[in-house]
Amino acid sequence: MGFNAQIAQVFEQMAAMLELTGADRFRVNAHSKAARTIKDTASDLEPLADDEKELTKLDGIGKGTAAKIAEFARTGKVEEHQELLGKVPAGLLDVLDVPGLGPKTVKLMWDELGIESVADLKKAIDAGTLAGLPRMGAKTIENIKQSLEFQESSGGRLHVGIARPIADSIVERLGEVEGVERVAFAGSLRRGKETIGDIDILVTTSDPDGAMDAFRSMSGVTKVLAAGETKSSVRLEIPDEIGGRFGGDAGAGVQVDLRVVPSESWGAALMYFTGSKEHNVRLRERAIKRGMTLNEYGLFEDDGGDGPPQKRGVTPAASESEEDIYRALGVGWIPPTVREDRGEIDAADAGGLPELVTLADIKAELHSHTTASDGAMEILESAREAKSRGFHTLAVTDHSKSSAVAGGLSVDRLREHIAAIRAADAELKGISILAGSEVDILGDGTLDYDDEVLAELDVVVASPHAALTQDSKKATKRLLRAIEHPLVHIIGHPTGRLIERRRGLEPAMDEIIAAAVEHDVALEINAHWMRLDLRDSHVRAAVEAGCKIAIDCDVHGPGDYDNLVFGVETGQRGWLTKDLCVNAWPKAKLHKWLKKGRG
Ligand code: DGT
Ligand code: CA
Ligand code: CA
Ligand code: ZN
Repeated sequence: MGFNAQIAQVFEQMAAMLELTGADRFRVNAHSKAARTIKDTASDLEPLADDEKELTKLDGIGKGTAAKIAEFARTGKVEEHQELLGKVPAGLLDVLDVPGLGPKTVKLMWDELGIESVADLKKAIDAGTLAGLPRMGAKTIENIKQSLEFQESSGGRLHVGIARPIADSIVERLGEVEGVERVAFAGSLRRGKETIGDIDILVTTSDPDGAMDAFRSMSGVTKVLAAGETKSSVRLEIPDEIGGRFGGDAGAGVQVDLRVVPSESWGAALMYFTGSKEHNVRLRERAIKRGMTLNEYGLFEDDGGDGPPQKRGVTPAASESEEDIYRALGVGWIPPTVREDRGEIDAADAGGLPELVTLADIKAELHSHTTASDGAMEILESAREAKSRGFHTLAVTDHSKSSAVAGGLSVDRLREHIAAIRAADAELKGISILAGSEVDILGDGTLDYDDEVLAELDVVVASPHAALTQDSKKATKRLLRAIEHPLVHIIGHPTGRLIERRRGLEPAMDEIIAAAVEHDVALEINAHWMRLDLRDSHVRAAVEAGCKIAIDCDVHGPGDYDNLVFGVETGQRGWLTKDLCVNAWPKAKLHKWLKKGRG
């Protein structure tokens, strides 16, 4: 783990333990906010650890937290964290991670029943003692049991690439149900997050019972968790053709919530259930400042009355569409992908929220594999697929010689392949097929082909594949060396992380970004939902520095082109605009840039 990840974890644990030991909200929030900020920071904080002035420039880092960062850099520990660890049993933090269990309940379990671990919790459920706690009905206990089982089998969160097709199919099925007027998914899925806790679906309908029945009896439902008048929750199994592609996730299933909302408050409900919670909090504060109240039913003028305005028959100032509500709050519509309380409301207020890159803007794929290495398509097959999606350019970038397991090409085979690519390009009209390579960045930062060979290629994507556990300093040097190479266009999946599976490299991302800007190299957002590498927070830092970004599908089979949406949404989450995204450029501009370093 890099320094930032370690200190963020310390603050996260402190927040949880402070809450369990009954500290006040303010202190708890200060620590969780600090953890979030550090996770979002691209620069390595270790060299700054003694620089209080620099540290406190970061949103959410005050003098107290800055002192703890310094202490951690100096001693490898934070005294107060250690003290808390002495007071709170380690296993209790795992109990806190069980979905549906908040600190209040966990504290009660600990105080009253001596529960100190997930194992204790299971015993208390089996022995029936948990039922003795206040507000602990049979239904609640059953839900805790379900959560425990779910957590064991899945680790809790689902890749966006698995959740999205499931949600799309539910939306489609519900759209066909009698009486249903509008249907959409909300929550983290609509915000394009890399992993999803559960799927949130909203409908408006003239027949709520009909929609609920249809939802609960959909094929694939393994359990109905809740069946209310306006909300149902089910557990859904993951179809093999979706989960099976990468294994692992398929066994666990996913929770899906359906809410029936009044059609006149569609916009307000969609906004509320899209979140994020932090974004909603900021919006409500803004409403209050303007003498209004915002909730999931609408935006209401404050009339001084008691109780929720919608219950008193007050007509909302805005409620039917998100656009109306944002406008009434004095900001333009904010795209869901940036609703994370990372400055988007202030930016929108000042007219400075940038126009984000969209799926329709993408016109080139610059990282693709064919049967020459580990891809499933021939050159022309892949090119036809790219062309059918309206692309003007496809770069064929098979693996280099060191990636032996992926069928990496020897220099001789690469030269034959280049000839085959040129022939395919001549044969197929309406798209440019470029000859490239995804060349390995070796452990020391050198590239897997000689310069003479690289110079024969139109596109060089340099990627780390092996030695992904090297320390942060080595990783930084390695990537910098590749970026400084005059023939490199793009750094492919810069960290090599696999979401929830492999941490990958942890280079000093601000140095990587600065070098990429200096040497006119693009950093990739690998659109595969297992990777999404660069991640959103790194994209944001890159965009702020004016760094070029490539969004590529790393195509191995025809379906991989469909992953583009996840790359684009990750880009949007990093506030990426069209002008910095090389795949969104017109053909002439892109091809001119690709000439860099070549005669
Ligand atoms: P997830 O499911 O963990 O990936 O994340 P979300 O963002 O989908 O969260 P979820 O499913 O718990 O709730 C969906 C949205 O509903 C959330 O993004 C914002 C809204 N929401 C839920 N609970 C609260 C709350 O207590 N306060 C506010 N302001 N909004 C909430
Ligand atoms: Ca959710
Ligand atoms: Ca939910
Ligand atoms: Zn690749």
